[in-house]
Amino acid sequence: MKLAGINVYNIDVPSVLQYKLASATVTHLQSTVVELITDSGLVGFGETCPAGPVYQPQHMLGARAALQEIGPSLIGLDPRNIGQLNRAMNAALNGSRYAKAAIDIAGWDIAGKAYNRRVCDLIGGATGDTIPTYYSVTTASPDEMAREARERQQEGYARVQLKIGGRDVEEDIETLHKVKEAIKPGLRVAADANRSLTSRDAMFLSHRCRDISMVIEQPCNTVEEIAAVRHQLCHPVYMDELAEDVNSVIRAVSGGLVDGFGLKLTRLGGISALQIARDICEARSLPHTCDDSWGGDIIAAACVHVGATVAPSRFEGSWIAAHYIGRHFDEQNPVRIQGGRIGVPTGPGLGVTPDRNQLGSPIMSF
Ligand code: 0XW
Ligand code: MG
Repeated sequence: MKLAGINVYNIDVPSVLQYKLASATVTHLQSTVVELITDSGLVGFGETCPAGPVYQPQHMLGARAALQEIGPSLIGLDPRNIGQLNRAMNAALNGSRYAKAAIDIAGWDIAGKAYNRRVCDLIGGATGDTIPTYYSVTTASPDEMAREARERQQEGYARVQLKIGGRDVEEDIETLHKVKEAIKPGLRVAADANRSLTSRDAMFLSHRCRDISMVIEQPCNTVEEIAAVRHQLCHPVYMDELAEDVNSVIRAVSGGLVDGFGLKLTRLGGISALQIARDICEARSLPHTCDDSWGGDIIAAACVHVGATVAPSRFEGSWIAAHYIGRHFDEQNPVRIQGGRIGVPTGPGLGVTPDRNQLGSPIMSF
């Protein structure tokens, strides 16, 4: 089987709800969808959709420029040989893993369809038919965030992530105490600062919330700041934005820098890279998520397939952007949240196929 062509599409993903985090507010995004076309007639889809240009160094136009650079060198390769596909991408362009991720995901989609297996069956096997997600509570007043956390627990979520930072730390401390009062025991809580806290505020917050069971996600902007405060905090520390690639995961794990991760599919480089990070975490008993910063049903499906292969005791869930996008790329087989859980797609490959009307005409073809 040979790769005969590649199409790149734009899909608009307007946000129907406001999603505010410390560094940015997500409104209207444009997702980049890749279609790999084989000479056998099989096609596979991948996607990359950074959450705007500020959340992390990746951005939409950068992804498209990288695909322009990489695309031509892949024609003629066997897309089922995903190792070879990744080596060819690395030979054509240094870095830009978030763009390469779309090709990698599409390669796994084709491999699954060619072997008539779901992606999760090819990368370790699923733990069940559904997986947990977590609810990310956007920055709002302490009372509103507490109400949201309580309601999501009632709805069936086992974990909430509260956005903190980007405001007076006293307001975050008040929020965390109000959330504690509002929820019943059993709901796991992550306070995600998205890189925004000074080491001073990270220490204030952690000490004043000493009696609250929670993890602090990505408290500060750099590895050095996290290393400096880590052992002065009362809470476990998870790394998200700074887990930029497999090497930074290895470095953080071997240096004992963190207690877990928010692992992001496209930032790391796709399904291939995410499963390596999953296995590193397994070897060191570290909990983690399998999600992405944003994206439609293709990214959601890929996150869910990898999430389905993680040991449940260490799995922190797969967050997907479905609530915010308000419509699906594949209305027949949408990746949907129900009662805090997501069904693992059942069809071969990723198990989702974007609607041709939503794809429109390609913005790039090779
Ligand atoms: C909750 N997320 C996975 C989605 C937003 O883009 C931010 C992110 C996070 O954990 O930082
Ligand atoms: Mg995070």
